[in-house]
Amino acid sequence: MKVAVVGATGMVGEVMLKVLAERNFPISELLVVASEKSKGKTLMFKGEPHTVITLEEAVAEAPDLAIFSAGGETSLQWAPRFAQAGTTVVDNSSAWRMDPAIKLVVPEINAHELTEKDKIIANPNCSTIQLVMVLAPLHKAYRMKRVVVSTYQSVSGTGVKAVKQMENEMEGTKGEMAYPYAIHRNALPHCDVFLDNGYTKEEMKLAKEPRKILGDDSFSVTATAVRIPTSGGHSEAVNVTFEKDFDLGEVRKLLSETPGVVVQDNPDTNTYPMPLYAHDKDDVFVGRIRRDESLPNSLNMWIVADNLRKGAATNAIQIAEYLVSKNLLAGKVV
Ligand code: 2RA
Repeated sequence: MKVAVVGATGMVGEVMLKVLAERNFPISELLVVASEKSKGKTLMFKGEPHTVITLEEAVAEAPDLAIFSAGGETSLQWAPRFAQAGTTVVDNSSAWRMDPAIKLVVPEINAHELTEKDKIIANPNCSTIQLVMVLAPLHKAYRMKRVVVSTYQSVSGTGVKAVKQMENEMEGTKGEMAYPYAIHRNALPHCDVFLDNGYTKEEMKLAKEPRKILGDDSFSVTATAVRIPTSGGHSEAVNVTFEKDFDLGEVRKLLSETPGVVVQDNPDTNTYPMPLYAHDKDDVFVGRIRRDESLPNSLNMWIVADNLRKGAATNAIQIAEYLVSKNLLAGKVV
């Protein structure tokens, strides 16, 4: 199968290549695609050098699959052009996520909705993916009414410039700033841009995307997204109120039986998820599970995942794997 990775030189693009190799995704020909300024660069894949080509050159190759992580503007302009060439696009940007004609997919939850007609498929936001992986089974069992989530997001979610700023600050050196303030030894309640309603775009993604993925507008989500000086993954403090009451033991059992979710929860042994240990793993880790004593039918949890893997690259590749498994992709599997 001819596969293009668009945005291959970015942080998520690099993880996409790593995960494609790790999972031995069936690729007969790989196109590594980036902007004009990166044309001609060499990227390694499975020990072989690959030369970066431009979007114009890649679309002319009409790959069977294109996995995008190149920003919303590039996706809006180029995903339709690849689709017209017969390519199935899995896009990691926010460009298509809330388009009613485009499916927003976490494979463990709603991959079954995909058909061969879906030529552009949206990968949800990283902080959404880890949240819904845990909420989906609980919603099915107890029906959510309201979710309050506070995120503690890795600097890697902003990109390489932000990671460099944090490293420079730790080394005491100056450099280009990705944020309006220092990030080291700080916490910035500012992920993405502010909107007229006082929320940030990141917080509104958390408010809207879970309802689309779960196919249910009967519950609401409110969020505060905070950037913290870590790089291993995103953490989320989550409070959920359900229509029905629950048994804590049953909640733990339900989550521990959910594919892709790992319960790490034992205060007696200081066992709880942390981004440093979630880094480079594909599972979503949940702990600090406890009844909210302030409100009936309510639960508190702490959810952690690697935002570049399950939060982006791995989820997108799992969508592609589902398409292959159901023979929904044009190209022959080698
Ligand atoms: C962030 N979720 O972490 C956004 C985009 N990756 O900044």
